[in-house]
Amino acid sequence: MKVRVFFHGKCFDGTASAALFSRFYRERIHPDAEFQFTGLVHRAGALFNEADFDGDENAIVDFKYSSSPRITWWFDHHQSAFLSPEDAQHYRDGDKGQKFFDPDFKSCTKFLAQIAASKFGFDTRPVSELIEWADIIDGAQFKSPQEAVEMAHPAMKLTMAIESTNDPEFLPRLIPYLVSEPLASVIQESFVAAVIPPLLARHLKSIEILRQRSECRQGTIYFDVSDQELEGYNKFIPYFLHPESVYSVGLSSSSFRVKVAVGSNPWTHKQDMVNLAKICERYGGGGHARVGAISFPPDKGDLARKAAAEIVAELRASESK
Ligand SMILES: [Mn+2]
Repeated sequence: MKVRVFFHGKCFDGTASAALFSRFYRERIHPDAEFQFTGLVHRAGALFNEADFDGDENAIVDFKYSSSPRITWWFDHHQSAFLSPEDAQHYRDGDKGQKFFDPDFKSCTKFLAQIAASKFGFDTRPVSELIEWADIIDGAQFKSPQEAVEMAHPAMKLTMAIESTNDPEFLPRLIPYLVSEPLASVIQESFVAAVIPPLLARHLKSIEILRQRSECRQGTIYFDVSDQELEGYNKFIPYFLHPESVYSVGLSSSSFRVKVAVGSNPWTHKQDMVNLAKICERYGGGGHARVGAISFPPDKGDLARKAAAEIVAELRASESK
């Protein structure tokens, strides 16, 4: 019995969902199942290759819906789960006994745990640590900026390893450990332990660079690290360094873009926040009310810097009203 599991790759919640699905399936559906795990990423063009749906069962977790008849299980919690109105209609008209969607859940892992327990009698207690941390990480439900950046908990170290890996073997190898050992033991497995020290060093260096480069005035942090190799820095660092802040505007760059990140402090008590998606949309970007971004071509750093300066001025003015 071959079961192929497609999951949101480079994502703690996606990886944890794949692990949880495999444990649930083996305990409650088919004890002899053999799993093959395939990470998927968001990109322009087709997300799925129908020929890859080659298991006796094929599951998708924490990723978009596919109307392929070969997909027999699906769990997702993303607002934008359907690629087209036709896909949404296909889901609504289909058999929902093994396909589940609820955008109110903060993590797919917790959603899957709840369905597996309530509808299939799965015991979630042995994997409660994994479920709890997937919900904290995917929902940005950290108690404090310290907890979000200090990387103390094994789940945070695993998140760093999962988000940064470029080795296609790493996540399929990691997944079975996530549901068979405490996370503190998982990070001591040699193939995991080997990747963590350089990632921690890079993380600490990024905190030091942001400490030197960021300044907070009138509630808004501004920084420009577009001359550094820092794409993918932990987005909570600015609020850790400036806990009194309300907003942050930061420039960073990679080979394919210069990015203006516009965010707000998850721990602020301020009311009547400015809608950041609306600001970003004015410059061709987008996002959510509390966090957004604008991407510029790599040779348009000057335009990005000008946009960032205007946004900083607007946000600071909103605070002095
Ligand atoms: Mn998720």
